[in-house]
Amino acid sequence: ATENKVPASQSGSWTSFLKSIASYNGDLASLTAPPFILSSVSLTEYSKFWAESTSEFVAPALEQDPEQRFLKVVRWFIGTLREQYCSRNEKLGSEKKPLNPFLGEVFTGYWDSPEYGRTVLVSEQVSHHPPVTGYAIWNDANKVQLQGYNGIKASLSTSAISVRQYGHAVLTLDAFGGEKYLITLPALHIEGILFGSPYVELEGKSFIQSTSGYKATIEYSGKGYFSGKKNTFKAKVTSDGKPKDTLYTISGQWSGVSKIKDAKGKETTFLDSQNVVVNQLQVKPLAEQSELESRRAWATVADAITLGNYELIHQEKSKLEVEQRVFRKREERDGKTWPRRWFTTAVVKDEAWYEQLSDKAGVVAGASASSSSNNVTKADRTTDTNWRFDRTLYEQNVIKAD
Ligand code: CLR
Repeated sequence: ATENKVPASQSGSWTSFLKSIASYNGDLASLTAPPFILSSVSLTEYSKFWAESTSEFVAPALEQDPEQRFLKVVRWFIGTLREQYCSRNEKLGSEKKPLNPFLGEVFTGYWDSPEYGRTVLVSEQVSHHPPVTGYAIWNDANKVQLQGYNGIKASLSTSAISVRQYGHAVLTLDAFGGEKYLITLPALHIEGILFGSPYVELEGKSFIQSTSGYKATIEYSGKGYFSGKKNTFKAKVTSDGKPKDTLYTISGQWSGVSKIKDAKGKETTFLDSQNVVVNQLQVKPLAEQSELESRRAWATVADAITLGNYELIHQEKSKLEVEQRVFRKREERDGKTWPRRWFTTAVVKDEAWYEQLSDKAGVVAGASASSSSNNVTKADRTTDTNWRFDRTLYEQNVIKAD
């Protein structure tokens, strides 16, 4: 990791990028980075990482036993992390700075499987300041639905960028009376910045809490803490009735092999993330996309990034920004806000299931990651708003996955 990966021709702009990080104002998107670190993929696309393996995504819906079903949810979740957090590194050589979606940007596609049928993905930028992406993924044949939203809050330490995620995902299994799983998101930090080869390490804890009463407390660590390996985690599975009794302990690498141990101490393989099948998302050709669809909207910027042409990148990005400013001005004039396409907001206190699950999972700061979690009380949380997907809005809309 100590090998310098900054191309010689861009070392000057990398130095100024590092300096701009040092005088960082809280908005990662506002940092102007040199072309070699830019990705031509928008953050609205990142929602697909939740369900690239159709078999893992639908597996919980096919399991009759509630405890085994919960373990399959944990397995699917752990199995998504490698694509979520390592795929840029593995495919492009380092983490990259994604395109910062504009308000109303959408990304949609589907996965077809002969065995499990169609899985549809919709993703929408529901807020620009601060950036928040909403998404929903469903497989009707197996009655599985995932929906969620996320935003980030970044801060700086000496050699790394620390990122807290806020928002959550909710998995609903309709074959089991709408059984729900609330999934919180791990914090992370970005290492290797000095050498021009940033990569993500997960840290802290995240939770999966089900209405069936099972809970997983997942703790993450980089190299060294649990073992000498990178990307390690340790998950404890408990049930509501007896929170002190650990039913299972799962540990290992979330990007590689992990093991599961039951209460009697019997250990077996849990998952090898390297073997999780990644299905290719099908996305409409650019010509069939609306101007608000991510790949079409960013096409010229993406081309400029591929060319590594800094001037052109800037020029093409400016066009989008100017257009966005016109939209905002018009809305201000008309006293309107941009209509969200597929999502609405819900207040925590109006969603009994969310209030109950987030309480059990220990979520204190729902949407407002701005305040430090220590100072946020449950009462504060109940006034937070959550972004929720509305399927009827999708069915009525002109933009579709296929
Ligand atoms: C977005 C939501 C996904 C998981 C995920 C993975 C990587 C994260 C990304 C989220 C948010 C943006 C992110 C990225 C890693 C690097 C990037 C934090 C949380 C920042 C903005 C890039 C900073 C620039 C460096 C590369 C120098 O489900």
